[in-house]
Amino acid sequence: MIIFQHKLTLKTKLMKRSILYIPILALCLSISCKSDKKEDVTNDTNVEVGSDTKDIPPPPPPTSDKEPDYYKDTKKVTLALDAKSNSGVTGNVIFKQDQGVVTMIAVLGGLTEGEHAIHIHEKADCSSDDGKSSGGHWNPTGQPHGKWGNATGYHKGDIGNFTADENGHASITKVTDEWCIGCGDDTKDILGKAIIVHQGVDDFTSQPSGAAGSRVSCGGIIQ
Ligand SMILES: [Cu+2]
Repeated sequence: MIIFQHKLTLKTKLMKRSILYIPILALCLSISCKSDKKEDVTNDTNVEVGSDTKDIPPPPPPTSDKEPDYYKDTKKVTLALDAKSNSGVTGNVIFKQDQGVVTMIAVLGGLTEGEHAIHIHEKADCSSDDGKSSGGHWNPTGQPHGKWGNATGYHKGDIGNFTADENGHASITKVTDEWCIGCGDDTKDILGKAIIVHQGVDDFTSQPSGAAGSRVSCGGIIQ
């Protein structure tokens, strides 16, 4: 009898507990649902913000009094490189100017595997077989020859060295605001100059041209 009573009491206790747990469980469920909904709303808001932004035109780029007028001009020059010094080195070069920044992309073929120098020389004249008709390095600021960005100086034509793969192919990209295309600033304007590819490597030290060896490809930068 005592045992039965005890069992009954235990059952009642358990039932009471369950009754207590049900609302707690319901409350938990509703909170978790609410937080799920909250996330959904947040996501929806993000989507809406995103789609709204698309309709608003982007703000104009910040203008400064120091910016030269040519920063507004978008320009492009393409040129082909001709083999020189009995090499088979040819290629194509594209120069693009946008907001005062010039991007050069050169794609070359017919090279020997390994490192070679590439420069801008002073004249768009590739008429001679050795490419020397293009003159020396383009150096409008009268600096010593060196690696681009060197504190001790460098020519505006000191693009530097690149590596050709085992198939003799190479691509070179250079981005700079120290050049322009036809802006008329003699210290920046690459028009009327030439791209020269050398057989050897620029040591960035020897004056006036880095001892880069013969000129194996040449192209005039002309519009
Ligand atoms: Cu050179």
